[in-house]
Amino acid sequence: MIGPDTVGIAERLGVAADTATAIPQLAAETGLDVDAAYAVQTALIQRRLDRGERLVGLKMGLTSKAKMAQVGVDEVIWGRLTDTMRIPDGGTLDVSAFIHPRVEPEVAFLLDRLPEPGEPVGDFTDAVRAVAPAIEVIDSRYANFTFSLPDVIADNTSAAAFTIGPWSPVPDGLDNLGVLLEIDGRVAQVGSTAAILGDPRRALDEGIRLAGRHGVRLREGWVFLAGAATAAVPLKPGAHVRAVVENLGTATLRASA
Ligand code: OOG
Ligand code: MG
Repeated sequence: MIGPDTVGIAERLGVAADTATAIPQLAAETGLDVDAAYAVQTALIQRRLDRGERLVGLKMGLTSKAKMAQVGVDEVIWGRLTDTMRIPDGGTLDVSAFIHPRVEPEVAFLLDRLPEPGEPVGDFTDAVRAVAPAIEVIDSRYANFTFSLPDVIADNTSAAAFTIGPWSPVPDGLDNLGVLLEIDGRVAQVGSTAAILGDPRRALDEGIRLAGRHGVRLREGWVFLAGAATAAVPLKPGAHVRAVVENLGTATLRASA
């Protein structure tokens, strides 16, 4: 049997992102299962690397019930982050480059020495050098922000951009910190880091395990986004976004007018 056209599907998703044009879902029509979808994601990232982007990290998706419920997919997923997706803290995002961007509050880890593939993260403070509040901008390339599990995996888990606030040393507990997403000074979402797999540290174990299945190894110096603690909120032109994580501080981002 001939498998799905990995590179052709990646090209469709890549062009959709490059031109900020939504496309119909494609997994059902092209027969993508989860493994084939990760192969498409790899080809989609290769397309970015071929034009000079650098891999800078990994992101988890759907690690909280709030997110699973919002998009109707209930599996933990992962995607890749490149250097051009990073917007400096306090910086401005050109929203015209996106289809229907949403923002969500995240916790970021700066990775240090990681265990060998197959080994669990023993001492979290050995594996992680620092933690920070973060904002992820997601932008599904599918019309109406609607997708199946293989669709969203192929689309690099809707990754679009991210902003990281100031790094802090790893605190004793990360499992029950208050999380706030503010838009234009108004509270848009509230939650707790407990929503992220019970403890965002667990997201790192899952990331190492799930990415390892597809031959991807996390690297020292990479950024790791543990997944949003709350549902995502549409990012409107001109909006000023703040994500606050208790004890860790604030990340901010402005949307272009
Ligand atoms: C998929 C990406 C989910 C998260 O933090 O849960 C994600 C989506 O919601 O479009 O990044
Ligand atoms: Mg996210």
